[in-house]
Formats: sequence, structure tokens, C-alpha cells
Amino acid sequence: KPTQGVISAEPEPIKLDWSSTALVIIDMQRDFMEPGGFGETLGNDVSQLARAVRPISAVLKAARDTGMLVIHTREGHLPDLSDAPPAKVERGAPSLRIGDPGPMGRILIRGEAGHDIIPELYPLDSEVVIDKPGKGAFYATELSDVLEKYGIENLLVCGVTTEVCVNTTVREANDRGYRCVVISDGCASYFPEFHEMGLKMIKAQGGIFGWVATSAAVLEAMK
Ligand code: C5J
Repeated sequence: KPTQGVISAEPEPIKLDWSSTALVIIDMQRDFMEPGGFGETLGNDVSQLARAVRPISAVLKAARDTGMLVIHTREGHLPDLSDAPPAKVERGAPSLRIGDPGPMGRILIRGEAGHDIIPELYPLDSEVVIDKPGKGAFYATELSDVLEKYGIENLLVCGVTTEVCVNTTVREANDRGYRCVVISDGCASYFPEFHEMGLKMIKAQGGIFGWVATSAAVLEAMK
């Protein structure tokens, strides 16, 4: 098995050691991906996100074959909403609010069917699952400790949505010194133009937040 590879990325190629690299899959939850969940309550067309599933699935398989650390994140709140700021719960005019009962259980609540990861990308028992109350995966979670424990220096990041939880997490990671390679077709947004700009923001200015590469380029580097 190769222990390192060069990803053909923008703004420039990046060489990574797989032993110090983790695949981070952001919020591929039924609540964002399927009708009746949090994403749809906000008025979004959830079918926009389906295109990310196949590229993520391919990279996930390669990461498992390589023995890379795999981390899945889930956005959600405790059943008593003690970790949900009123400023988040009360915002806007959704069809259902966080904590309200919906067709997949209570909206964005840990332990409910809607909060769980879609079957196609379901975590193995050996993989890390980070439950986060915010958009960024570092805020109020154990992610920093996990990355330190495994000696991780680089993150391959994918998931939904590009401009919200993916971008927030990449910005948090970049400030903490991690090299982030965002998998372009492994991310998606309810707003295609935000997806495009969200990726551009990362790789602009010499890679101000990180690198962007296609799933094909990542898979090629992992061969
Ligand atoms: C959003 C997320 N879009 N996972 N969450 O509210 O990007």
C-alpha cells in the first residue's frame, strides 16, 4: 500500500502522508439530505445535495483501503436543547423548528432518525463520529483531541453544505494549522452558486484556507 501521494489540487499540487491525514466527512445526515429534515424545513431543495454522495463514497472506500483515519461529523442538539442557542432555534420562519417532531423524528436532535448519517456513507464502528452543536466541527467538540491523538496534520474534507459547515470547519482547521484539501465534487450546497464560490474562497490567494481537488484527483493520488 502506498504511504503517501501527490494530489493534483488547486492552487497547487500537495504531497500528503496518509498516516498523518484524516478523511473528514461533514454532516451527511438525513436531516440535510432527505425530505422532511432540517434542510427542507428551511425551505431548501434537498435534491441539490445528492450529487456529493457517489464521490464521497468512492473516497471513503479508498480511505478505508488505505487505513486512513475516517471522521464523520453530525450537526445536532441534545434532546433538552441545552446546547442549542435560542438565537439558532428561534431564527427565521422554518416550517418546523429545531426540536419539533417531524417525519424522521425531532428536527436536528441527537438520537433521532433524521440526525443519523445516510446509509450509503454509514460509519464503521472503528471510525470516529463527532457530534457538534455548531457549523464548525471544532467548536464545542473533541475533534482537536482526536486529531492530536492520531498525529493528524492534514484533512481531506467533504460533505454538506459547501459554504456552511464545510467552509466553517475548514476555516477553523486552517487557523489551527491543519492543511485542508477540500474535495470539490464531494461537497454540495442547496445553492449551486454558493458551492462554486465557497470552493473559490478556499483556494484563492495562494490557498488562503486550503486546497481544492476533485475526487478523481484524490483517488489517483491514493492508488
Ligand atoms: C447547515 C450544514 N447548512 N451542515 N448545516 O445548516 O452545512
